[in-house]
Amino acid sequence: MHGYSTIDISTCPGMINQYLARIDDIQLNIGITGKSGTGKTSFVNAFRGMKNNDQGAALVGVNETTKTVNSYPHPKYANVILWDLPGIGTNKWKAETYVKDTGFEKFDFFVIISDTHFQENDIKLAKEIQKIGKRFYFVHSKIDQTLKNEEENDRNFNAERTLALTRRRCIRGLQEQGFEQPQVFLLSNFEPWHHDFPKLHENFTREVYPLKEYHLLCTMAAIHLEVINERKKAFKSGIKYYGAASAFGAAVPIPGLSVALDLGMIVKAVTGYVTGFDLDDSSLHRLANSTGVPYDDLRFTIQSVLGQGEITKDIILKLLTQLGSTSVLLATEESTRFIPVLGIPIAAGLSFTVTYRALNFFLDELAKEAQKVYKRALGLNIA
Ligand SMILES: Nc1nc2c(ncn2[C@@H]2O[C@H](COP(=O)(O)OP(=O)(O)O)[C@@H](O)[C@H]2O)c(=O)[nH]1
Ligand SMILES: [Mg+2]
Repeated sequence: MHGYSTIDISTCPGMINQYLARIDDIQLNIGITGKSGTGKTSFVNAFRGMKNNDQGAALVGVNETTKTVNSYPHPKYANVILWDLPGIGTNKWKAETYVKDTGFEKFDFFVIISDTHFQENDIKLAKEIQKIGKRFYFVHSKIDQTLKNEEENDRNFNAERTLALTRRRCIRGLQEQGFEQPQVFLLSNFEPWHHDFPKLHENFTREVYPLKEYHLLCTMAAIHLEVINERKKAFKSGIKYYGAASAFGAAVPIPGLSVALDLGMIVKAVTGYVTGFDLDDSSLHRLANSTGVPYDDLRFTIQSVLGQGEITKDIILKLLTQLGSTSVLLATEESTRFIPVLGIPIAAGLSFTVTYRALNFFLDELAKEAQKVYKRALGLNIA
């Protein structure tokens, strides 16, 4: 995430729009995999609306002895790339090292093709894909062939029944291997308008294409969370000066705390945090406008009283009094190293410590709120 740390936090809502406008630039990689000869290349052609013998179509029936992997753009979404992966289980592409050799991590989604029920290697692949947290479809290709064979063998042949049986057999086999609700598509690469091919296109558009948006949002969130962290670090390094000023400045006694603090200065520091993290009203309105998430939703995401409006001495006083009964303000280990040792009365040292601890606490709290608000704004349900 380096390189983003100098981004001004206030430009982020604008950045979201810029990124959204560039959504088509995000590449999504779909791995087409399965045993050799099952119809992977034909599937890529059919998916792209081409026949195997069309000009520009990928060559089928080619022996997969080389390590070249060909890629083809999706017909409608140019940045969705279909990767025609080599057949698993051949001499060059051993099952044990297939995942590593083909660089599985770089794919966002997989289609596992078999021309019969799914077998040991298909299951292995699916489990590897699950392991890296990606999703996949199972495709039973050559269903035209399955139907034809059955017709030749069975006097009481019924296409619907054969299809239903084949589907049930595939699904049951996968369930026995621990896949709870496997998505199985029965299709013929020679009839892309028939059987489950149209449904596959439809599901693909609905489920796979939005992955691009998800990628984008995660990237955006990561950038912004990094910005929040940078901002927090900068604020943190300033806290000791506030602590020192409080020790020598216009401190007033705080009831219940037996310590004198400069409340006005704490108010000023915390107000700076609120605006610095874009938690003030006008920033929230801007964020609401640029993301379409209602302002109230963003506002209600904030739980801390510090993010509810103007910071006043009263609010700070109330919080300090509440915190006074916890260990937050009086535990000293971290802050004592900043206290100059000589010639400082204990009371001054104490007000330094309390101010230091209080500001750190407020800063942490507001940084957390800022992260929550931003994730809410992007519709991300991530912790
Ligand atoms: N009947 C039928 N044959 C197919 C189908 N898909 C592929 N084939 C044939 O199966 C053979 C292997 O196909 P190919 O696409 O090269 O498989 P790959 O090795 O997995 O890439 C070729 O002869 C294709 O014409 C299909 O859906 N139905
Ligand atoms: Mg092939």
